[in-house]
Amino acid sequence: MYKVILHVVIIVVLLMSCELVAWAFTYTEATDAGQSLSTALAVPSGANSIIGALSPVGDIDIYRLTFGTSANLTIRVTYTDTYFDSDTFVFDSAGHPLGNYDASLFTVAITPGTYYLAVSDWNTAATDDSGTTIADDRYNILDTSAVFGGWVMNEDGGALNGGPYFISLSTATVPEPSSILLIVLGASTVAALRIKRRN
Ligand SMILES: [Ca+2]
Ligand SMILES: [Ca+2]
Ligand SMILES: [Ca+2]
Repeated sequence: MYKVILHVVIIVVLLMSCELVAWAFTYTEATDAGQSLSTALAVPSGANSIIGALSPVGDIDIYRLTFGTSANLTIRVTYTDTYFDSDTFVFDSAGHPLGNYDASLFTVAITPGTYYLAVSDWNTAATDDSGTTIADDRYNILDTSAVFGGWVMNEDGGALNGGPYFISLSTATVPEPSSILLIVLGASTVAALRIKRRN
């Protein structure tokens, strides 16, 4: 009997302390993702990867992502074209740049809300409405108070590249205090049941 109660308690605690996560799936860029915040493609929450393409060469793709919990979001961009070298940008819901990444693997701390993820070929800078650079791959200039308004492509010259890409999105949830309390309470209950069972 105690064993059954113990199992029920464990299941209830796990359900209460963990958010039910939607089944992970891959979102595909069916129509070209726009290169402005208003024409970004909305990725349904729960997607853990995106398949898309910078096509034709010079294409820039922006995706709108929504998160329900605080987390460390790790983004990995991979591609097949030898010359394609991604630049990736993250903006908050208001268009403030949170990061610009030449590296194809990086982590961003997020809180519940909307974010924009932009993918371009190397050598791309994000600007504000007046054309002033606010996030530049080369020097990692980042004006977090500025608002995204457009792009400058191929600042350094050279050939533009592109092609298919795959973006993986993995979140490590940051537990909220209430969740930690539930886990502690659950563990205490389990311990108490075990002691009672021995007596
Ligand atoms: Ca595209
Ligand atoms: Ca595009
Ligand atoms: Ca790069």
